[in-house]
Amino acid sequence: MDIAEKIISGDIRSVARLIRDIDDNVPGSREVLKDLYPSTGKAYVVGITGSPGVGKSTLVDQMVTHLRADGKTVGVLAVDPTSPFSGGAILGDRVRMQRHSMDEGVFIRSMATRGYFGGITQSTRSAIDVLDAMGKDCIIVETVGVGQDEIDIVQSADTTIIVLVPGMGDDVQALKAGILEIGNIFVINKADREGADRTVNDIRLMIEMDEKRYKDGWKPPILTAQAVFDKGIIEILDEIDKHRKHLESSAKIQSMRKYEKVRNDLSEMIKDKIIRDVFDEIINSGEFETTLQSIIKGETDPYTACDTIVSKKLKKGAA
Ligand SMILES: Nc1nc2c(ncn2[C@@H]2O[C@H](COP(=O)(O)OP(=O)(O)OP(=O)(O)O)[C@@H](O)[C@H]2O)c(=O)[nH]1
Ligand SMILES: [Mg+2]
Repeated sequence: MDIAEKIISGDIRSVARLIRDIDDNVPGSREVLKDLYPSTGKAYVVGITGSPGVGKSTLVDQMVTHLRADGKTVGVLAVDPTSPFSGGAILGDRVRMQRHSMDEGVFIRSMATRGYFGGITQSTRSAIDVLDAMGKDCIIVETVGVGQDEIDIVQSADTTIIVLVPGMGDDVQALKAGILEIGNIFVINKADREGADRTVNDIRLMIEMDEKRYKDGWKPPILTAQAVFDKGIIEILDEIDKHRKHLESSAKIQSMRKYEKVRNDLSEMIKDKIIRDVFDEIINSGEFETTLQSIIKGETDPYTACDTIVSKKLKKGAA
């Protein structure tokens, strides 16, 4: 069996190795992804995002337990591209979800690529494809909702959950623009703390203020949960199911989503590849160095130099 076949048959070692290779940008991983692509598109992908420490991993851990009890297989990807503390956070996620580590029906990994722009988005999407191809029914992607990358990642999920905690209502407006738009379900976790009801109302007001945002006919529910006490989890899973049925109820929504997904995936991939291949070549070329010197000596300006280098490169690439 080749690697792709092993992955499709569910071989955990091959899956783990490929995801690591994707994270490390190992060139050969791309070839395997090509072979896996026809086997993707079956899993249901749930994105979970929110500020650090709101309880995302605890929620995911409880969701996994309930999904397993329902007989579903689950893949979990914890994405942590920005934090300099990622070692710690990822370790925390692992520990938090430790109890599933002996369960063959659950596969949990962290993604930590940094460096190139677009890198983490791309590698997470590829890792989703791998878990999809290996046959997981549901894939949950946890990201810390701080940057555009994380928003891009959860946006490619079928259902996106935004996790908040009591008292955060006021902060939501200050959160990254777009966070309200991408949420299909809002969860106010740590509802054992004071002020959960107020936060629910704050969020509801914000959503109702801008209903045109939800033009596909889905009005995001706002739920409360106490992840550590396993409260509110079944309700979240029920809403995910409802959202899924909503998406599947209309052929128009389905084809629109498919188009958007393929469009996003392909444009991200092209962007990624251009940066990786073309940019690297330019930066490492002798001409780049001589141009730097010319600018320093005042013989040319960076604007002209940039236009010259790029158009020359693109012409050569097209030839
Ligand atoms: N009081 C209370 N604490 C909770 C609840 N859910 C989670 N916590 C605690 O909140 C802390 C952070 O939980 P995590 O699940 O690691 O949060 P996270 O959002 O995944 O954190 P990062 O991945 O670091 O962004 C832990 O100490 C949890 O035990 C809850 O419902 N109530
Ligand atoms: Mg976490």
